[in-house]
Amino acid sequence: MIIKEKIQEQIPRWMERIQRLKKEYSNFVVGEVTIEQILSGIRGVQISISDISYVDPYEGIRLRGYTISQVLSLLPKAKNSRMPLAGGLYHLLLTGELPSQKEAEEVEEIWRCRSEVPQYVWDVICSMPPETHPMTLFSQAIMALQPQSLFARAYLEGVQKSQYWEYYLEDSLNLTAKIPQIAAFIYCWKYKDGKVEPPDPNLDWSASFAQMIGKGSDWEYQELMRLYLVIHSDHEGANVSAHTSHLVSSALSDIYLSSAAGMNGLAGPLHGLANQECIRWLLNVYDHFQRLPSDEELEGYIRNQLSAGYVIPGYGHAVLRVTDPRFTAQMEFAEQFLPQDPLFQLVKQVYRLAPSILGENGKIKNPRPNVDAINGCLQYYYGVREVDFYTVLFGVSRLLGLTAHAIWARALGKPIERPKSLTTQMLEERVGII
Ligand code: CMX
Repeated sequence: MIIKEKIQEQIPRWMERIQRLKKEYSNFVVGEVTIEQILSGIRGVQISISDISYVDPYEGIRLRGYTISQVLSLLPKAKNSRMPLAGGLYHLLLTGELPSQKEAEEVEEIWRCRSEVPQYVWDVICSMPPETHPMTLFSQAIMALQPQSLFARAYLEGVQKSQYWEYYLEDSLNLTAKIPQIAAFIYCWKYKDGKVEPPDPNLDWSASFAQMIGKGSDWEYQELMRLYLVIHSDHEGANVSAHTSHLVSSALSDIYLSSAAGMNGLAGPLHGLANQECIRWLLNVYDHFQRLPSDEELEGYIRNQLSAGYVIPGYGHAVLRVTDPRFTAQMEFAEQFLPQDPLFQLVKQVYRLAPSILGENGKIKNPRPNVDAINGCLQYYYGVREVDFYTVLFGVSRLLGLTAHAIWARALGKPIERPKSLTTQMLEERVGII
């Protein structure tokens, strides 16, 4: 397996770099932590290393050093498509190298061979009440696969620490291979007649999800999913889902346990679930006016929302200080394929008006759109209108990033995480209040 050989080959170099930092610079002070940071969610405290991706506040995400537009143009393409193969992206995330067509297709082939999901996973989903949120079902399905963990078995048998990553890699490939089918099953079980189309072996990982939910002849939707599943894959290591899964896997919990934990974080409304809020907000605006509003009407609507204490979903970001390049990539797609769609017109109108209104009081650090300001509109256009499902789509993609981080954490022997907590009284004593 090419990815395995490449990782194997790289480990000594990475270990050398880490050992050098540890040995020669272990007392070097990277930063200090203020009380404000402690009280505001450890915001901005530089506490971990993420070589898989990095979010530059003024440039957006770079996956293994490549910007979103470079990733989209440089990765090998799917058949009859202008969009990348997700298998090529996984190769890039795992090895740091742009794959050849053959290397990208190797990952796709591994996924194809390992995609069968055991019946008991479907039974777990089907035993849940129909009102269960799809993210709960998604996380449960991942957990249900846990008994298959090769790492968990090998650990019990006393495998060497230096080999942990190999089992994490196998588990990750097994899990990610099954994920499109699991997502498609949840979609069909929850919203349709429960019938999922059998996977088409001629389709790539991303398009096969589209085909399994009944969009086998919808080439444009398949293109959208190829785009979507690449651009949502990773957003460095310290956001809620990435950090949660990293933390859990630092206890040597296997890939199923740590990925499900990450997905439970993604399911929160301040994180992945925000995309559900964004599309609801756009639909509410449209419903409120029963048409596209005029600029004056939309301005008034936004101002009323703000003065009532609501946020404008899809705008602002904890790290980014520019328009999210993942928003821009989807805008370009929409301009090409659905330029006249009324909801897309509304997305563009909000984009034109909201940033300056949001910027007026100087409070919001980034009044520009993030990825969620548009992705729901695209799904909606192609008929995937069950908005509470959108975070599952995000999760399908994000599992590529989370598992890549976990494999490398084991390859580099990263230790269990254990920061320190203080009591409020201790802080009060330190600042001299008591
Ligand atoms: N609308 C109105 N007010 C906003 C705002 C928005 N879209 N974004 C930020 N603000 C406000 C904050 O509520 C905060 O107000 P208070 O000081 O009164 O609490 C102030 O501006 C400063 O916030 P910030 O430092 O600029 O932003 P944060 O890092 O605290 O929060 C985020 C970031 C994304 C949670 C926030 O911008 C927000 O709630 N946006 C809307 C929801 C959204 O789009 N979420 C998707 C995030 C996508 C992702 O994480 O990838």
